[in-house]
Amino acid sequence: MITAAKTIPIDKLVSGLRQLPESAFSPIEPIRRFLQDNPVNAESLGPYLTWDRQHYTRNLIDRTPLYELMAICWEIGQVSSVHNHRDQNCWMAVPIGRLLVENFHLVDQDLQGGRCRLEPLNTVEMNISQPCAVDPADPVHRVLNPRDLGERAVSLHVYSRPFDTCVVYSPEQGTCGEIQLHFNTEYGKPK
Ligand code: CSS
Ligand code: FE2
Repeated sequence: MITAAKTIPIDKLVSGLRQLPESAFSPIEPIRRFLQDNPVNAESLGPYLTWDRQHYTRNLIDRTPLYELMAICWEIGQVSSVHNHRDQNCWMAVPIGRLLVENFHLVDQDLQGGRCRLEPLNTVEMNISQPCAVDPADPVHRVLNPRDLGERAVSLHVYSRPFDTCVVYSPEQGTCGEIQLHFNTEYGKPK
């Protein structure tokens, strides 16, 4: 198990985020550094942890006009679709377990026609000491909790600005389409 030297409760992370100026959310390095310097402890995340055998769960923690913060809970073996973030910056920290991010290069897309071409770029691991930022130049990715890692994982996502739709892609079939994003819980309460 990987542990971090000094962790903070989630409400401290929220108050820290709320104090940051708008300029901290673009470019991507300040928030990545902030998340790396402020790893969150698992004990404080209780109200935001919900589990579903069929799909990862999305649990809203905080939202302002500038950003939203959520906890995403990944059962062993769960994988997201390949998707974009609607041209919004995104950072992910992983206070519990480990996750992989697979990045793709979008060669071209025709959203109206539902067609796209993608090329695999690279795969990076995230864990408590290694948060990551989505690269605005190549923002298409998927997140995986591979079965062989053998444990549940929780990621914290900061999106700036908030978005509630995204484009999902099938690299194998060369298809794409827009989907709506939903929360399982908001501020610790079921939706
Ligand atoms: N972007 C996905 C999670 S994987 S980064 C979502 O918000 O549901
Ligand atoms: Fe994502």
